[in-house]
Amino acid sequence: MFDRMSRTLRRRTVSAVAVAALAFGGSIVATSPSQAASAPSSCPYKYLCLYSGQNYTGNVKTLYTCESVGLEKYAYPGGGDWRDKTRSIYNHQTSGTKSDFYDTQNGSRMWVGSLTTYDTVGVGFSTLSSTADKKIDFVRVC
Ligand SMILES: [Ca+2]
Repeated sequence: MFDRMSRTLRRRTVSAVAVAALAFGGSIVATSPSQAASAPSSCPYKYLCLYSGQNYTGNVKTLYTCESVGLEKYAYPGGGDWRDKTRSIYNHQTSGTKSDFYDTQNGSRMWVGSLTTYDTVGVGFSTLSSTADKKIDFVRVC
């Protein structure tokens, strides 16, 4: 409840661009969100997309449904599942939509970053810092 109120308040009081810039801020993740000139063609509007390669390359997992989901739910091409595979992320959901990313360590879910869209172009991380790179295994899509 608090989280939802907090997000709403922030959306109203801080420019969405600033929110996007701060989302992965501090020392948690060294990489700043970047707005691609255009969204990767592999990431349709209204989707959150996880990539196995940097710069939105490799295998892609597109997520649409607003839910908190463990990536063990999704089979990875060639075997296994999508846990610990993500190396870049593109959030192409509707404007103002926030996604959160987590790494599970010893049974504890650690937040490693967020991405909030601010227009229909979307926003992404073309690379991830060492705290998130190939470590994400749980996502709050929106
Ligand atoms: Ca992990």
